[in-house]
Parts: sequence; structure tokens; C-alpha cells
Amino acid sequence: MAQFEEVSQKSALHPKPKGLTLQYGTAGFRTTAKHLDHVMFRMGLLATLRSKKTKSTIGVMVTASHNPEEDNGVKLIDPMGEMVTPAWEGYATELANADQEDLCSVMKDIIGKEAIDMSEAASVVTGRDTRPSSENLSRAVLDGVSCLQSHSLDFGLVTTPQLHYMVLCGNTNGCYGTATIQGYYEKLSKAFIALTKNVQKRTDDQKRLLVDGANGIGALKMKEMEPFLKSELQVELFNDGSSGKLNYLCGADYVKVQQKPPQGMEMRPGQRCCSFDGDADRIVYYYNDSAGHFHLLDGDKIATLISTYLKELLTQAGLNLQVAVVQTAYANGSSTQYLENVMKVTVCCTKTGVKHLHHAAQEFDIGVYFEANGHGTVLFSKKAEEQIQLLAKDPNASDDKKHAAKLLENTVNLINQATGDAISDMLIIEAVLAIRGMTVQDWDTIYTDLPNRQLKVKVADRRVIDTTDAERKAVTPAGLQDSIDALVKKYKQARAFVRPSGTEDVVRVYAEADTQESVDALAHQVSLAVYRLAGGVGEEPKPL
Ligand code: G16
Repeated sequence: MAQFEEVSQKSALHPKPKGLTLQYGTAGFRTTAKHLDHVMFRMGLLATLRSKKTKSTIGVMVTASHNPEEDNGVKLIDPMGEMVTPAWEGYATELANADQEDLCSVMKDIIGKEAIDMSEAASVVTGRDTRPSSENLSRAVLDGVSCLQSHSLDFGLVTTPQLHYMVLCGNTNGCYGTATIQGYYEKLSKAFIALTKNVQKRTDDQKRLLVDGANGIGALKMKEMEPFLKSELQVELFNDGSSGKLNYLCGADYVKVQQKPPQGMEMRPGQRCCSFDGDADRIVYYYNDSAGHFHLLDGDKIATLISTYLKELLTQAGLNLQVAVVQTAYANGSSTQYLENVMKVTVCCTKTGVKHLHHAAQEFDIGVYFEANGHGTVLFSKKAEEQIQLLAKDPNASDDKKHAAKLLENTVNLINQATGDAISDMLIIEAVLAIRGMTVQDWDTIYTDLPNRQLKVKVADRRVIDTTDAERKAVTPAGLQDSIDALVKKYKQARAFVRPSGTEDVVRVYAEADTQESVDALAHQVSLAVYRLAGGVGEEPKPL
């Protein structure tokens, strides 16, 4: 078949480095950018197959999100804007690792297994972040797409959630929104202004928000969006990419893991600040108090703020809809306790990776999902959206109920339900704080985080660690979990777990305990156990 001949010929222009094996991880492929050209070409092929199979538009985003600037990666986006389904992650790994001469036969295998009709039309949309390597790599994706005569549309520089949004809009014939960047800005800003316009007059200071753009795409897109917000939000942008390096000493991952402000931000005491990550799908908030102490409001605090707000509105509206919160093992113990015992909402725990949280959240009327690292969103079921819309239009409903339904309606429109989105999350947080008349300090005091620490350990092969129970227990290597259990017993209110990262070549260690001193000691001891039992390389972890 002519198509396969072209694949064979063109793939020679995107050769696979000898002996390189990669795996589709937590959020796609991630590694040093110079090893990714062949992967990109092949993901262009796979996205086309997926499009033919689903008869829908598929997205391919070139980004390595929070990773260092030298890395790159690729995420595949399924028809409803969600991460590609697990079976196809497997195909992605097979295709990426196939030897040059086997590429067509691996493709034919996938076509056979999935019974793909190759005469179907296909449509693939692409986007990329601001990494210097992203432009060439996204060209390689388009090369793959064109080999199979698929239609393609390149959105160029976009945030990851913007591309997810485009896919969802495209596949719902515009019902979700207009599939353009302008459409995205208009939809979100209209909902934001509608939510905040009736709020008691706010001073410019109350409307001001300091945003760390991680020197990435989020900064660019925030600048573009600002005029749409009509000064209802006054953004002061730092780390906008004009000088600094992507994610270097800044961005949501840095702030969350280091528990300190990004470099280059001038924070006055009490001022609300937030950080995006490299592709603007994560956000964390923070402030310095008058004594100069840093306070972090992470994904857990965001989930609590949003779910409390939604529960209050549902009560006011008299709507009987179940709100659940989905977290991962990284969720601070205090947040889980607060949600379960005070807020009385259902809380579930899934493996790391928004794809897992997203699917768990789909099981509820309203599913709020956030990873502690600030990656998350809210999903409204069809039933929830219908009940809200009906009430908002009901001529017999009381003003109070109608008002609550209208707020809920605009909240639904402000949230990017395709995936976690730093810009959309920022706007919903700003709206909730304004509507409830809360300062960032009020929000912070809802509950107090248990002191916690995250560390990384380098090992020869991180796959030696296998986990179970939503990654809270290590099954292999032998003896590791027993060591962790023994260490945890030495401290009060303590908890610790380890897991192989799916985006970096490291093992992650998480610990929490009653004091920062205890948790730092515990995290260090657990790191040593990983180093000794799981084949640590380089220097032994040192005490903090
Ligand atoms: C990605 C995923 C997140 C995950 C993070 C870290 O974030 O989308 O769900 O929490 O990686 O994953 P891991 O611990 O496996 O390295 P991003 O923002 O880098 O795309």
C-alpha cells in the first residue's frame, strides 16, 4: 500500500537512536529532547490511526511540562479532551520502540487489533510549548500525520489545556465552545465577569494577583487573555520568559516541592500570588505573611475551596447532587480529614496522573479532582448540568435559588472540563474568593497542612519499584515496604511512600509527620532505604 511505502521512506528521516527504549509514562513520553524526533513522527502516525478508529479529532501536544528546558515530551489527547486511553498508551510504547524496519508491521498489527478502516478520514490537531526544541519536534509530528494523508491543524504555541479544549470543542461540534484561542478566551472571561460583576465593589488591590508564568507558554497566553478580563482581574506577571529559563527556580513544581516562592517575584506581605507550570496545566497559590513566613496553598487547598463553594451553592439552590473529591497519595492528611470529617464529602484516592483522577471523578454528579501539585479540575455530569440549567430558567424558583443556579451555571462555563487548566483554575479561585469575600489568609486557615517533604532518589532502574494500593505501598523490591513501615512508626502522625516517577528518571519519596524536623528526618531515612534496597546510584542521600 502506498501509505506504508511513504511511512517507510519518511521514517528514515526520523531515525530511532540505537538501543533507546522509552515508555509512555504518567503524561506521555518524556526525555531529553534530542532523543525524541522519531517518537514525534511515530506519534503523528498513531494519532492518525486513533482518529480513524474513533472517527474524531485527536490532539498531539509537544511539551515536557514541568521538566527542565532541555527535555521534551508528547501527550496524546482523546476525543473528549481527556488523556489517551490506556490500551493506546501501550500501542504508543510499542510504536516508539519499534526498530526502523519493523515500524510498518507494528502499525499493521495495531490496525488489525483495532480493526481500523484505513479509508476513513482522519483529523489531528497539534500544539507546542515554548521550549526551543518544540518547533522542530512538532514538525516531526506533522510529518507523521501527513504520511497517512490525514487532515491536520497546527495551533502552534498553546498551553496544554488549550489544546485539550480545542479537541473537545471540535468533537462536540462547538457545543462545548468555539474551537479557537479567541473562543477559549471569550468563553472563560465571559463566565468570570458574569461571576464577579455583582460582587461588592472590590478595590484594585483586591483584584490584583501576582502570577509566576514559569518562563513558559502560560505567561504568553496570560498576556493575550488580559484584555478579555476587562480589569476585573489585575495580573502582575513575573517570569514571563523575556529573560529567565523555563521552570528554572520558578513555576508550580518548584514552588510546591521546594516550599518557597519562585525567584524574581516581588511579593508584599499578604499579597495573593500563584505559579503556573511549564505548560500551564498546574497552579499553586501562596503568600508571605507579615512575619515573612511563606504559606503554600496547593492542589489540596484548591480542591477544598472549590468543593466547599460548590456544596454551599448546591444547598442554596436546593439541588441534591453528590460532590466528591478525588486525590492521590500525595494529598496532605489534613486535607483528607477535613474533606471527610468536616465537609462530609466522598473522598477517593487514585494513582498519580490526571488520567486516573479524571476517570474516577466521572463517576460522580460533580467530581472535583486535584493532585497536591496543583493539577486538576471539576467535572459536571450531564445530570448535574441539566438540573442546574433547568433551575436557572425556572420561573417558579425563588430568587435565592435562581441566583445560586446562575452562579453554578457560570462556574460550569468557567471550568475547563477537558483537563486541569492553570488559567481556568486561577479564574475560578479568584471568582470564589471574590464571591465569598475571602482573603488568601482566610482560605489558608480552612485547615492546617501537616508538615511534609518530597525528595527524589536516583536509582539504576526505577522499574524495580512496583507499588499497590494507589501507590501507597511498595510491593518490590523485597524489604522496602517493611523498612518504610518501621521508619514511619518512629514518628507521630507520620506517613510515607515511594513510587517511580513517570516523567523523570527518579524515584519519588513523600513523607508527612507532626513537625518539619520529624518529616525531614523521616523523608531522609526513607530515601536512604530506597537508595540501599532499590539500587541507588551516585552519592547517598544526605540529611536535610
Ligand atoms: C505530570 C502529570 C501529573 C503528575 C506529574 C508528576 O504533570 O500530568 O498528573 O502528577 O506529571 O508525575 P510523576 O510523579 O509520575 O513524575 P505535568 O505537569 O508534568 O504534565
